[in-house]
Amino acid sequence: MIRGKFITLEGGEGVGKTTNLAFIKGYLQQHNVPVVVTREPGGTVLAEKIRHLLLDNDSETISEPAELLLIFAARAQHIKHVIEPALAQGAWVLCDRFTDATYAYQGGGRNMRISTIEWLENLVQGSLRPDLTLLLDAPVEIGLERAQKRAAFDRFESEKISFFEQVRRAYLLQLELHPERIKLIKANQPLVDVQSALINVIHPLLR
Ligand code: T5A
Repeated sequence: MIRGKFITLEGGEGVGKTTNLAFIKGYLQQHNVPVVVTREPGGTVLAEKIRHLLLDNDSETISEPAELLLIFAARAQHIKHVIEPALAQGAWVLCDRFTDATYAYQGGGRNMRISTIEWLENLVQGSLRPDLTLLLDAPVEIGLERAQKRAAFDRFESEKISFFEQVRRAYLLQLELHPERIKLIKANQPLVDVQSALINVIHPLLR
C-alpha cells in the first residue's frame, strides 16, 4: 500500500482555511484520491473535548504551559487514532491547522520558547511532518473581519490585534525556514483566484 500524503492548511483567523479545505477535498475526490478531512485542535472524541476547553471563553484562565500541553495532548491522540491510520491505508489527510499553528500562536503570539515547542513536536510526532503545507496569508484585519461576520469570537479570537500580527509574522518565519514544504497562497484575493493558486500547487502531487 502506498502511503497517503499529509497536507495541512495554515494561516491566521478567517483567512479561508475551512472554506478551501472543502474545495481541495472535492478536487482530490474528482481525481479519485481517497481523502480524510480533519482539524486541530480536534479530530478525535478526546481531542475535540480538549478543543472545547481551549476555545471556550468562559473557563478559568488557562496558563500558557497548560495551553501548550493541551494542544500537544490533543495532537498525540489525533496522530494515533486518525492521521497515522489514514496515511497507512493510502488516504490523503487534509488537516485544518497542525504544528505550524503552534509555532505561530504559542511561539509567535504567546512568545513561548521555540525549543520547548520543538521538544514537544519531536516527542509527540516522532518523524511525522506534513508533506505539504498551504499557508493562506492575508492582512490581520481582513481575516478578523471575515471571522467576525461568521460567528462570535472564541478565546483566541478575543486577543488583541498585536497578538495576531505576531502570529502572522511567525507563520511567515516558518515559511522562510521550510520553503520546500510550505507554500504561500495570497488569501486577500477573490476566492476563485485563491482556489486556482491552490490547484497550481496541488496538481503536481497527483502525478
Ligand atoms: N490554535 C490551533 C493554536 O493556538 N495552536 C495550535 O497549535 C492550533 C492547532 C482554532 C484556534 O486554535 C488556535 C488557533 C485558532 O484560534 P480554528 O477554528 O481552527 O480555531 O481557526 P479559525 O482561524 O478561527 O478558523 P476560522 O473558521 O475562523 O477561519 P478559516 O477557516 O480560516 O476561514 P473560513 O474558511 O471559515 O472563512 C471565513 C469567512 O471568510 C469567507 C468565508 O466564506 C467565511 O465566511 N472567505 C472569503 N471571503 C472573501 N474572499 C475570500 N477569498 C474568502 N475566503 C473565505
